[in-house]
Amino acid sequence: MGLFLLDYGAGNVQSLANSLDKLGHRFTWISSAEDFNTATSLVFPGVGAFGHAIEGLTSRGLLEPLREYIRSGKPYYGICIGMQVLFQCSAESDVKGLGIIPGPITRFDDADKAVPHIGWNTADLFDADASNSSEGTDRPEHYYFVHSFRATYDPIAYPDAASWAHTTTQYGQEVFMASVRKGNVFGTQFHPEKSGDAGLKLLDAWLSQPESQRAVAPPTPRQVRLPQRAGGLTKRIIACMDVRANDQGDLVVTKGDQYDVRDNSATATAETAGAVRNLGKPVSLAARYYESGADELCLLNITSFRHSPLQDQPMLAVVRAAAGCVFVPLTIGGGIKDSVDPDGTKRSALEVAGAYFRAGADKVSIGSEAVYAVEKLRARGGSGDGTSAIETIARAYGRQAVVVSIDPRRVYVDPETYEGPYAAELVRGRADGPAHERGRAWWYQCTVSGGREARPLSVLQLAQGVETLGAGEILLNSIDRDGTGLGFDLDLVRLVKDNVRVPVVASSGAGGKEHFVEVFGATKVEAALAAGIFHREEVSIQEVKEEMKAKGIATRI
Ligand code: 1PR
Repeated sequence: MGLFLLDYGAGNVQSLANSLDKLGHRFTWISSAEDFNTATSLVFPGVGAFGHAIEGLTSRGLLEPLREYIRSGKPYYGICIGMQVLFQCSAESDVKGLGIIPGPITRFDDADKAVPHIGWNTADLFDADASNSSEGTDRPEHYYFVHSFRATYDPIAYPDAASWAHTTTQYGQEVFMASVRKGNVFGTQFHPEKSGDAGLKLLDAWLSQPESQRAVAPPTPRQVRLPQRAGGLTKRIIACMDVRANDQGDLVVTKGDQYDVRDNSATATAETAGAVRNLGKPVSLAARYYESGADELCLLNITSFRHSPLQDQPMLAVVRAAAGCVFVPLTIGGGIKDSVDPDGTKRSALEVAGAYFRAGADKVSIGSEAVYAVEKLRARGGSGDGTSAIETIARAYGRQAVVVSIDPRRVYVDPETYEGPYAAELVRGRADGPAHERGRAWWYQCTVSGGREARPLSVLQLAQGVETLGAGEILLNSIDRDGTGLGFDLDLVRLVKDNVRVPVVASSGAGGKEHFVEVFGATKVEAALAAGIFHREEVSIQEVKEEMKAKGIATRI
């Protein structure tokens, strides 16, 4: 009897478990077909790819028992892929879905917008009379979406499927089903377990109802809630923690100044001079940023290129602990690559990523390995061979789970005499620009191992190459701006964002809230990341968001 969670070996289902623990709802994991007979409520947190989900359920002998459970009329809540598998099929894969909802899942059109749809958007689940609402909220809320495929809301083309629509969301010019509800079935395209307090309230409302009420949808037929405002996707503010062991071996949050994390500043004391800057403990900072309204968090293990991350148990323990108190998406980077443990055991990038997903990460960030993979792709004439970390992880967990972190450095040239291969990407200094840029031009060279080694690859070649390989998002750092407080390198952000179709996160250089307004005003970038100004408490995330709201920039506040 009781609440069961279904895991088919997907990505990060630990987040849902953490949410239920926080809310005090006890649960059991489905481990065999027989468990479906015992379950009296079922939540299916689907993370990743449609085909992988169906194949995972099938290989475990759980697909038919799941279909029978849902048809038995017992309460079912499907999250993201857990909602999509209810449909007949998906353009993401050749395998068939459960067919509970007579309609297809199809891909967003990326001609006018970045795909995947990543970020906080409205879903209009609120009821003015929240007291009896089974969704537990009386105000418009933002929820976290991360998907490339969706159930389009089209009562003309798919009237039967549209009859399942509970609420809808608009992204670009498209309106899709944000939630479905009929009888015992409830599904949300967004992730309540990663949607902060709004998502926790929704989960708690569904789980706090008596099971008999949970199995009966609200009074129908209800007018499907169409989006209350077009394009509710907000700009994301991401707090980043660069993590490494200090000289005493403790895992600390550090911060580079142009990637140099050792304190050689004039203000260094006898104790701190030359030491790894220590700006705090990863988990406590992560909790602080979550409470301050961060839309996402990023933890980068910046010395992991030196050893196998799976040997780096402290990092996995940090991820596990952070995921237990943070209910917004967590990206983990550093060492996501094929590696060999000290005892000679080979570890694939997919295995490393899987360990982080099971520990509670939602996305993994790939740095150096992505550079080598694109160099290989270019040597092969522009196609991947299916073996890179990007391809193997995106195939298993969906491209939305794969971020590529780019560490570019400016290379200055004389625009009058330059004849190198990057002429088309050169940025020219403006006459009214900073002195060191006037009369000069530059291109952006990619690096590996945290900027320690430059590679014969430009930032545009890397960005477009990783998009070809299947990356879902680009974290665009700048070695020149890192830690300077001079603002984001707008030329770099514009160059990359205007030439890829995946979402881009601007990073490096934020010195104040005005720099966030500047980068969102001057470029089409979807998110902005900062580290130092948040660690040193020079400005809070809340203050940044209030400034963005005052300047008319869509933000979750
Ligand atoms: O190559 O896959 O093992 O990944 C290594 C990861 O660690 C990459 O994401 C790389 O960017 C990062 N990294 C490696 N060395 C450093 C370093 O600082 N020595 N951190 C490093 C890079 C860049 C941002 C930084 C922003 C914002 N940090 O993450 O937080 O620049 O800083 P600011 O707001 O203070 O200006 P792999």
